[in-house]
Amino acid sequence: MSRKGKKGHSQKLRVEFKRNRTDRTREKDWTERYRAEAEKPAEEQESEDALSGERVSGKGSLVRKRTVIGSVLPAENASGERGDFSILPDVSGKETLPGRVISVHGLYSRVEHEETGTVYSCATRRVLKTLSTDQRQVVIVGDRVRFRAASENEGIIERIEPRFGSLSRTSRGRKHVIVTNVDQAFIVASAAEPSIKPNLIDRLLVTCGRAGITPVILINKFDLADPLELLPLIGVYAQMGYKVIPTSVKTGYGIARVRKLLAGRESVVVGQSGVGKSSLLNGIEPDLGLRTAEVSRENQKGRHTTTTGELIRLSFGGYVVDTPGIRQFMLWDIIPEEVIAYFRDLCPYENLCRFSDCTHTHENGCAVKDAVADGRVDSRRYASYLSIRSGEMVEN
Ligand SMILES: Nc1nc2c(ncn2[C@@H]2O[C@H](COP(=O)(O)OP(=O)(O)OP(=O)(O)O)[C@@H](O)[C@H]2O)c(=O)[nH]1
Ligand SMILES: [Mg+2]
Ligand SMILES: [Zn+2]
Repeated sequence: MSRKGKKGHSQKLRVEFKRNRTDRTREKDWTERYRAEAEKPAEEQESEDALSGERVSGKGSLVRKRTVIGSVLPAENASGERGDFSILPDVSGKETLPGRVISVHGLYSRVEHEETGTVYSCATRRVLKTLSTDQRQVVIVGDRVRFRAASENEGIIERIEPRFGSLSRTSRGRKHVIVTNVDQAFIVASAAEPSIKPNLIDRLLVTCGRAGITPVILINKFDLADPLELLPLIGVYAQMGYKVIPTSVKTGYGIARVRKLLAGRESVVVGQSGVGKSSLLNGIEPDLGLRTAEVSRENQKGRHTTTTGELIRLSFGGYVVDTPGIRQFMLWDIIPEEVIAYFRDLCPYENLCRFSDCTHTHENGCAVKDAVADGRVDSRRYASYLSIRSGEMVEN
């Protein structure tokens, strides 16, 4: 894809338009129904493109060039994250409506009109798939979009606004954005059933740090725990300045605090299956009625009851996204040298290492290792650092 041209200015841009034949048949029904309304300009461009030549690539998909009018987006945002789109297409402000993606179901998304609250079932303009970089999915729950209404409750997404605060992971070598446009993440763990996985908490903390999302750690099912056993773990995180809140949906403990933190913000709840993410939200907003299920008796694991991310508008202000339980969590797009910066407890020692390029894994004169050895730093946290640094995948 060409990224030539000045940043931020609207202009004609030539982009490679890759289209897989199988995709085309899957989308056919939709485009036929909405061709007149929504796809017309795109179809016109296609015939223009046909004239300018097309070729079949080695992989059997069509590769064409097409013109998109829009502006070039910077490759990276302020925190060094690569953007998910290279170009922001221009759309007519009169013909499109502002919306928020509340859930994604394959090729269709449910989009809430930002002003009226009406929900539309929307397909995605094909060119947006072309403009998307290495993501697994094009439209993400939490996206702010401009969409064209095709009927009372159907439409087509014409543009995805630049994202801020995305929580991502690696899924089969590609980027999987779990949620976007959030400023706060509740990392939910449970004291028991399933037992707590501190390594997953650490991974999510690094991800939040990198994305500029404020993390809050919830230790749910506190009614099942011996508080004394959990104190050391809670202490480790609290000492680093993270908010750690023990909660119980059963007794109501801690729920009021969570509610207060949710008010007026854009949040997400993430964590393993079965820890009680949906139950917590039901406890906070009793009319929600999110589906929940008991964890399996045999292996104490959750049953992956929530299957798709869902953005929920809260009655007391703000939004929260309920997400499916995380099975595996591998960080996306982080280089090993950067990992230490997101370990608040380890990074103060980094400058004291003998070698300036110390990796803190095996070197002599490593101040981080010394701090672990004499107990100034939790050795379990250091183990997490090594695991994340090596790009290891963890199964929950
Ligand atoms: N004892 C106890 N059980 C709880 C608590 N919170 C949730 N549970 C139970 O834990 C089970 C799983 O809860 P869910 O809300 O479905 O868990 P989830 O995190 O949404 O799981 P997925 O949707 O699969 O990711 C249910 O049987 C809940 O009743 C709690 O604070 N204490
Ligand atoms: Mg759930
Ligand atoms: Zn070191």
